[in-house]
Amino acid sequence: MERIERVKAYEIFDSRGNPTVYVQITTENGITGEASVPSGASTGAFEAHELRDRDLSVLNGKGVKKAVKNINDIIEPALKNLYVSNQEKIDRIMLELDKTENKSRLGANAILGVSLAAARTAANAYKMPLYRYLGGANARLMPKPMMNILNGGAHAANNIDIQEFMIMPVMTGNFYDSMRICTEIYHKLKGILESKGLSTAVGDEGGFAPNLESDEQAIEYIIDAINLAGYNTEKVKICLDAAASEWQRNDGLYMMPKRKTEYDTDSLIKMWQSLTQKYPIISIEDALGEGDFEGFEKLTALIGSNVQLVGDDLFVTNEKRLNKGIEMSAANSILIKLNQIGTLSETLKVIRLAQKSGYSTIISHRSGETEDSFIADLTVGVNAGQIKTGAPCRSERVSKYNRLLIIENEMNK
Ligand code: 2PG
Ligand code: MG
Repeated sequence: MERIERVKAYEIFDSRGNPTVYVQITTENGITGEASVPSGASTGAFEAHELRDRDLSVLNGKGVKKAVKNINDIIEPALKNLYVSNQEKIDRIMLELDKTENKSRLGANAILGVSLAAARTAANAYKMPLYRYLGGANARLMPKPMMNILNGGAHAANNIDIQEFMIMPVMTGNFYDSMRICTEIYHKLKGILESKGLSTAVGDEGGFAPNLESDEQAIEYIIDAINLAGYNTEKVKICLDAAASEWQRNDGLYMMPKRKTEYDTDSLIKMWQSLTQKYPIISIEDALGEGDFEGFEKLTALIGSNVQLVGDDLFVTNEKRLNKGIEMSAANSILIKLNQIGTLSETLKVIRLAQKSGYSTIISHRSGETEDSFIADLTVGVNAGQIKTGAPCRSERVSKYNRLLIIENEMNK
């Protein structure tokens, strides 16, 4: 097996024009693998720490030169000569070097870049596609896309409070067909918005970001687009990401930042109950705030048998937080974001815990992304079943879909 010779990091830019970390690992025999790190906007308070330079005279303080330096000066010497396929050990050594609970010393962005680049290098060394290296003979399931087609919240400068309106075809397991259907609907939605004189400019994840009369109108237009494309809501369902932590105030009440509607936990739960009765919604992510485990417990008891209730900011891909959710029956699904926890090994552990506990798993991009398509391979490698990676628009989103199309072709050979 190949030993690590070099670990080199650079500062590159993400899809929002913010700096991020790129890592390349080289083995003693010249085999290389690389990874770039994504970044969120509606980040959860319990996420691992993203190290930024905070020098306001450069790139608004968002530089990642410190994280890059930590990789080149501290992490590289510690990993030299290790087997590149020894993922657990590589990740453990970085955690030991960091010594903090939230990876704030080296930066979760530094640690994750190295962790993912190691996996890619190892896959290359074994001459295996990444999904096969990650999942072995068991990697077999193509995901259903949870495709974002309309953006609001912190991802768009419009008047919509729900962050993501997504569609999911439920009638096919074939990825190409799912992709085709979602993309047809995306284009129909564009036509509908154009015909009403509404903006077809897009938000951070490539979904349209018009100003509308209400958040419900977004759902209505999406249903129109589904029908206009020749499908119906038996075949294509709606999924939402409320990102409701963004709505929470210090006094525990919720205030929708754009419409200024106020809720307490109980009235917000009622709102979700009636919305899911009215519309073909099969999944809601972060329906309540990140600390509201009790609220999630109530919501899950009320509608969890019909609706996938996804914890994103609630669980932050963290084993302890997921365990608490499982014990309380709070939510029934987990969104998986590698950079919320910061290493591949810890991410795989959380996915295993969710899967054995009957929680569904959705592998997710961040709103700030790069062309790196690691999450496509991860989704298939762990048989996650679902992927959330934006609209069929903007190359940093489409790169994940395109990678899945190639994987599907390979798997059918
Ligand atoms: C989310 C993500 C991705 P962000 O809330 O699920 O869609 O957004 O990366 O901004 O946290
Ligand atoms: Mg979310």
